[in-house]
Amino acid sequence: MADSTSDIYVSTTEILENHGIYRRLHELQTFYRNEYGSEPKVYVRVPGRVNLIGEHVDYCGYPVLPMAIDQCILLAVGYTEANTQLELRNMEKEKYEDFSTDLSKLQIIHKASSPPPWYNYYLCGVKGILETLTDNEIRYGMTVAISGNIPPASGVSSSSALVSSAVLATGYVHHATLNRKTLASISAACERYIGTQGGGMDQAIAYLAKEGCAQFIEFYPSLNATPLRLPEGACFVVANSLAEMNKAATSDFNERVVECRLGCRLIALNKNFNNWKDMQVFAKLQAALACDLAQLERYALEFVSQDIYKRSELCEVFGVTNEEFERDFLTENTRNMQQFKLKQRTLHVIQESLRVLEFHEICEKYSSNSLHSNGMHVNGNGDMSFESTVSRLSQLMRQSHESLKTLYECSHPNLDKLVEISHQLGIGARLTGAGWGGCIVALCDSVESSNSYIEALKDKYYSKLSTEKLQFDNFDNVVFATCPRNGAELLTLQ
Ligand code: ADP
Ligand code: NG1
Ligand code: MG
Repeated sequence: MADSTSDIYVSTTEILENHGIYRRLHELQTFYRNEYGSEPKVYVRVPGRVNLIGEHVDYCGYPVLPMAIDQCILLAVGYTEANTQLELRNMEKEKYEDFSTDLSKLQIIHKASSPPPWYNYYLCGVKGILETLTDNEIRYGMTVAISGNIPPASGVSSSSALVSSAVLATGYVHHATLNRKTLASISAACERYIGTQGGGMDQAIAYLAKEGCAQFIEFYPSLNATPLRLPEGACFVVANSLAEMNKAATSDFNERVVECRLGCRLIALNKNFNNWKDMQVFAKLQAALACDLAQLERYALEFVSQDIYKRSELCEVFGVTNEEFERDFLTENTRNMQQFKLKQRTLHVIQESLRVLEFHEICEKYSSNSLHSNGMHVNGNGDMSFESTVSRLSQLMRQSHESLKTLYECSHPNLDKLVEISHQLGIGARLTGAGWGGCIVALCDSVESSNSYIEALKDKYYSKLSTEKLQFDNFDNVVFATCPRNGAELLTLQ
């Protein structure tokens, strides 16, 4: 059904056998048949992701370096012109209740300060694509079965995989243009209906990921993804701290976004921009200043010099009333904020972005050296051996974690423990995703070392957890080595 403007083609699943998807698709097919008494017409796969470096910078317009993982959301989808009813059935029935609604009366109801119901994420995606259609075009009912194995609320983007899968399924059924970048942008925008003001990394990698490569994803001035070859032999391990954190359940995430926007405006005001109020994305400000990140850091140190700004101080500096401040600078769930740690948030964003550029440059240099030097990894810029490359990348990952812990204050004692154990084992690691719980990502220099690292984590971390958290049949989805996978796809089962 996808038209010529599509770059997402429906493919058969034969090629997926190696990736462990085939069995799950067949189980999903059986589940769909039992629930709806018919055959699904199409399947959707959208992966989770692990971000290698560049945390909490996407909503400031700065590049990130994620890759898609094996774990994914799978949908089995049927549709009809007989009604406009949406039916959702999740294979984890005890955890995720059945849901149905009429697509022509779609409403996303959310009580603040509690985690949103799971189906709200799906509805965000449906709303996002329906907004691109006219009322006449909304004429299909959909029956959907869902299977997910991305650890939820753990920083590897289960939410965006679910939102993006809803966008793709609904878009396909309603003949929308299925261009990957457009779908990524729609998915990023509509996930904000859940309440968090994310930057678009998760949805971008969900659609733009390519097998075998991480992606350097830029957001400013527009969305762009460039594949990045990682040093051959390097291997990334994801380890779940098992502390879950639903990002839409608290105001923490949006508080950081708000602080970044204020830090940016403060520099813009001091640099005499008349439009300082609209300058809320650091990458845009940097472009307007025509300076590099190092210069922006100097401006930050000069103009965002206080550790803590009180609300009244910021009202005075910006020349706005308390009401205007609340209306124009805060979000619904941050309107009670009284103190703003603008200096440390701003410095994290700028320094983390510098680390992303360095990480990217090291990988590029290593791979171009590998291509041209017949294995002699030495050039004019110093030691480019595999060992020194991995060691420098590991150091950047450790620095990233330290910054997230101390400047951005979005870590969790269990994440710090995992990073600390990794450090003692000689492995560079950092929290991945938004934080406050969830997973770390660690860099190993071979498959063998990743295996022994995983065993060491079981011994030094997981065996020490409370028995309640240890009731796992296996650890495959808790701590695992991961390879870069492809982005979202539409499938039919053979
Ligand atoms: P993450 O870091 O995984 O993106 P979020 O806090 O953003 O975490 O979103 C997690 C929420 O996404 C879960 O609480 C749940 O509502 C929803 N979710 C994730 N996976 C599934 C799934 N397989 N089925 C239903 N809902 C899911
Ligand atoms: P997770 O942890 O996957 O919900 C969030 C944001 C990203 C990005 C990271 C931090 C959403 C959907 N995702 O990810 O945009 O800001 O935190 O780098 O808001
Ligand atoms: Mg999320």
